[in-house]
Amino acid sequence: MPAPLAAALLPLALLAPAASRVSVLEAAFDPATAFVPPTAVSYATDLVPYGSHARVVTDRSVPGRTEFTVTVSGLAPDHEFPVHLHTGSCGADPASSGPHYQDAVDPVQPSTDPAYANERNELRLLLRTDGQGKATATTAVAWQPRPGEARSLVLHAGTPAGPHAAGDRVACVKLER
Ligand SMILES: [Cu+2]
Repeated sequence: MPAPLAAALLPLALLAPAASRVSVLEAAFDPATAFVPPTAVSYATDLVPYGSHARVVTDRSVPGRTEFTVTVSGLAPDHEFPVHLHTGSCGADPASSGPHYQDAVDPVQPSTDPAYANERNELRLLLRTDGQGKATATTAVAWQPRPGEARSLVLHAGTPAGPHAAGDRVACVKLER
C-alpha cells in the first residue's frame, strides 16, 4: 500500500533538520575497571547487573529546552531508581560523578537550598522497573546544559534499597567524554 506508506514517511522527512539536535546514546553497564573504560558503569550488580542496558535520548531541538528520555532493561525488577544529571564523569569511584548539575549554580555547595536544589533547576527522573527489569522515563527542563559541565547521568539505589542506602550511586552513564 504505497500511499499510506508515503504519508507515514512524510512527517519523518519534515523532522530531519532537527535530527542533529537529538542525540541517542546506547550502552551496556560494565565494571568501571574494564580494560576499555565503559560508557556505562555499574557499582552494584544486584541492582544493575553487568550487561544490562541503557538508552539515553537527549532532544535539544527546541531552543532553550531539553527533553531527556532514559530507557533501561535488565535491571532489578520492581524497583525505583532516582536518576539525576551530574557534573562529573563516571569513574571507578562512584563519587567521581560529582554534584548535581544545576542550571543556576548554588553558590553554597553541597547544594541543599530548595531555591536551587529543585526539579526545575536540576534534571531528575524516576525509573520504575517492571517485573522484567525494564523501565522508561521522560522529563523536560527549560534550559540546555552548558557544554562540558553535565557529564553523566547517575542512577541512585532508590527503593527498595536492600543493602544499599537509597541515595547510593549504583550506576553511571557518561554523556560526554
Ligand atoms: Cu544524583
